[in-house]
Amino acid sequence: MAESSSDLRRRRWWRSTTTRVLAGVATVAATATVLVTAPGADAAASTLGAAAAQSGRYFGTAIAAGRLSNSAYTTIAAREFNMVTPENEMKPDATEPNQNQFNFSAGDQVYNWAVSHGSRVRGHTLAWHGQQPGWMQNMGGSALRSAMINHIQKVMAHYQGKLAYWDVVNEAFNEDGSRRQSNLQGTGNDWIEVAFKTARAADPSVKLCYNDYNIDNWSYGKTQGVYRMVQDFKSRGVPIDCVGLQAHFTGGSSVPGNFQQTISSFAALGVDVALTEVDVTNANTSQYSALTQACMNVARCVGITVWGVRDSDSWRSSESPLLFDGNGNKKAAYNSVLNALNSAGPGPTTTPTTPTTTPTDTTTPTTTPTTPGGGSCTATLSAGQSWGDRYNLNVSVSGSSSWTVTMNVPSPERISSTWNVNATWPSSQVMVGTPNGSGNNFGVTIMTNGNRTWPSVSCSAS
Ligand code: 9MR
Repeated sequence: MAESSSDLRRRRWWRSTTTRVLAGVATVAATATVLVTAPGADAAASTLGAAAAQSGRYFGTAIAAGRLSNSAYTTIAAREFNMVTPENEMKPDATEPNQNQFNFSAGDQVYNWAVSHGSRVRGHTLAWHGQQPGWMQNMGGSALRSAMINHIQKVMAHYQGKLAYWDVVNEAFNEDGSRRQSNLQGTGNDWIEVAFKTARAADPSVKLCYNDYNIDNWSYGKTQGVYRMVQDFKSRGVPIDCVGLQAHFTGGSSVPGNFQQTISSFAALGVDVALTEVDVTNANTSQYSALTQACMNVARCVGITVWGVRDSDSWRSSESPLLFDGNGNKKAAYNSVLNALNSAGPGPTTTPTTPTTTPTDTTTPTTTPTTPGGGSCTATLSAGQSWGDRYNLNVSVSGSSSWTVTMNVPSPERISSTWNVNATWPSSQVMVGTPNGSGNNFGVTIMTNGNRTWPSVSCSAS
């Protein structure tokens, strides 16, 4: 398909920005004697997560603990996605089956799988009328208020410092924009802000989200009701960092024409916006393309999560609403999403900057000695885009086209995504990359977790 003029503008923006960033880094490099090479890695990425990472966004999926033993499932999930939402495993009925007795085994299973495959995690969800354990369903008034606070504190303490986002409150509004009548609502109209304030105190490192469905159409009552709540919270300093539009375009609903207006209107309140549970009836290609494009057009739209891997994994499998069919094949909608991600304009941080901290590790290319198979190779790092919590590195390999590059990331840093490389993960700190047919340049995104030391890198040829 021909590139549209807006696509071309975006790609030109990307290239010119990359050049500016590198010019800045070259200055740093000169004083620190770091070898910096031209980027070379702005080819289209070949997986959803890698394509999204190029504009500082993520592409995620819901993961079910019960499917992690299925290798067809995990192969696709590990390859394509760099954000994971536990589909059911961090909900109240799973984490607190008996009052004040917590069970994190399934949640931890999903969390551990995600981070060992270079993915970040969205926690889902702390306070919700659905999937409450039996003891909570029978509660109300001040006892429920205290139980909700205790639940948020204990669950967030377990995952303290580990998650990217938490859906603190889920689905608290009626279709007309009024509050849903639930036992939580019965504890007082301020229960949502109490939940957010409790959450901020429990883990200041994680972004706190309100998440709901049917808030996609800007002129819909429910959208306006949620918008007014977020506006009110921001004006009064109630802590809220993000709004999740579930974006279930199944069961008779479809992407509204004003979807981008909804995303940009929420973003203008000063919160991140994410599409958190996307599925589309029969994976309609133009709807998938439109919803992806709408997110890409708003800098503060930080990422997209589809609600499952293959059609057979979907909560609405009869509508075949996902990007992979039951046999794990990519569907047409997959390509339309990938293309939209690859041509995206600037992401969450609109002004890319040079790293605020000069890399403390003056990593130089490592040349391996001649190997028995003959040949040697060199892997050279150069800086890519940088954000407050993460940075991209480009890796350029020379000397051989049959290479194995090993990157060792010092803790607490973690590689959260890769592109143009086949990556395997001997441990959460080590990535071993081999060619994936995209050439000799690849890239990684590294979550700083407070540290910006570049990884050590070595190359061996075969
Ligand atoms: O996909 C989830 C399904 O496995 C559960 O049976 C269901 C029970 O409530 O929840 C599904 O996930 C929901 C999500 O947590 C919140 N938004 C709506 C999702 C689809 O029902």
